Amino acid sequence: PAPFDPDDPLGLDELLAPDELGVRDTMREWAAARILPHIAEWYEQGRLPGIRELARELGSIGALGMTLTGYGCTGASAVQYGLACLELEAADSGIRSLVSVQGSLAMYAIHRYGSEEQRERWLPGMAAGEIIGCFGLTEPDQGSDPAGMRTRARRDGSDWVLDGRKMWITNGSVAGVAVVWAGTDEGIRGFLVPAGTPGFTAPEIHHKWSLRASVTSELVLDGVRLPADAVLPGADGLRAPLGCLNHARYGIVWGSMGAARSSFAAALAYSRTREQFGRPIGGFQLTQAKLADMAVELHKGLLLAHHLGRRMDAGRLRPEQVSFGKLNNVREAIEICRTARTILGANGISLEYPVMRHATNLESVLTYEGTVEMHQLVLGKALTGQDAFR
Ligand code: TGC
Ligand code: FAD
Repeated sequence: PAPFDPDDPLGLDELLAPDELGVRDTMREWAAARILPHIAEWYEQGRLPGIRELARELGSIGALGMTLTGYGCTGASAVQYGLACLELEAADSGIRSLVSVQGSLAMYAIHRYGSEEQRERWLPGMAAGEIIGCFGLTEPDQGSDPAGMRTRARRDGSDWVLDGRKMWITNGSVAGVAVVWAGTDEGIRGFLVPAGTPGFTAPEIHHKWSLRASVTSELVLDGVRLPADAVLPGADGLRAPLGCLNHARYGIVWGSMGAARSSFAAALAYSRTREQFGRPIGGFQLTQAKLADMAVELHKGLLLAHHLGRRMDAGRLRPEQVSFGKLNNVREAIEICRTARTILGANGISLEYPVMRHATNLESVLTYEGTVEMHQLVLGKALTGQDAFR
């Protein structure tokens, strides 16, 4: 057998085809050139300068709406998309968030539920990164339970009029189009709200201690009048936004392992060079136990992501399986980052190393796209047949 490779102890690269390895290399090289040299500074400043340029570059390497077909989209496989999320989140969760929200949420909603006119109007510009999109489901008072949303859309002649608030919306302040979910007399529907529509504003949320290199916003809808063709005709009920979430959550199954991989690599490298009591700390059994456990969870998580990706490509991935992956991989990723932090000692809290940044980012990832508890309850319901949400 091939020699043991600390970067790939299970030989998982053998599961990837040349085109998949090619996507991985492209994303890794882009992130190394465009994100890694600046990310600590952006994180410290709490902003993502040049986000529009970054979006255009991500468009040019085919990372936006990757799995969608037509309208300038790449038509990539689920595994290719997963590998892109892995590499982008190995740089920073904020960059993967930009890509997830653009492709898996905003573009996916338009592609799946939009009219032909809506797709032609928005998708080519979004695939190219010329137009940024956001996805407004969460509200100040409704997070895990979106069925109770208060944002309302009422008909006025042939128009729609929207009133309400959305909260914690990634890309909100920089978006050219917002996909906004609202209650109507006919149930929950999705609306395309162009930036600049009177009554619509998207103030940025500051003072975050997580996902600092990501734009997070409130959406304020105050008598926003939209034409009849602003509604997504194919989106009917809560199952429509939840269908988009499956796709974004799948990307996070891979992405979270990128943050974990980066932290593990930092800890392993540190353990080889840092000496205490006259020898490298990697020579102590307690450090080795940590590294071994981290490697086991990291590569089990990658194997799980791979398995779910193959199922998605075969059209056989169930939402409960996505919950399985999101629950496990984000929870294990944050544990890996926290353990890596201990191996780096005091240096672990410094932005000179990526581990604390990844760990604090993962606090958001643990919560968004369905909290740990929501995914436990999804699995609990699937296992027992009992709905414990209410
Ligand atoms: P429930 O009665 O179970 O379902 C309502 C309807 O939806 C269907 N459904 C799904 N369809 C597709 N995919 C899924 N995963 C689905 N889950 C449920 C269901 O079959 C039903 O359809 P129908 O035809 O019978 O009407 O709904 P519930 O009100 O009991 O809620 C279930 C629950 C709690 C699991 C759901 O509300 C939930 O997932 N809550 C968490 C909310 C959430 O994840 N929000 C995320 C907001 S977006 C975001 O965080 C972006 S961050 C991105 C980034 O920056 O990377
Ligand atoms: P709550 O729902 O109030 O939950 C609080 C706690 O109670 C959690 O631990 C939860 O698990 C628990 N809880 C709730 N109900 C139950 C129950 N039945 N049983 C047991 N425990 C329960 N949303 C968007 O729509 N679009 C975005 O682009 C977006 N981007 C985000 C970016 C960031 C950086 C962050 C932090 C969030 C983002 N969100 C976005 C919002 C995110 O999806 C929500 O924060 C998440 O769904 C949880 O909602 P909440 O914060 O209101 O918490």
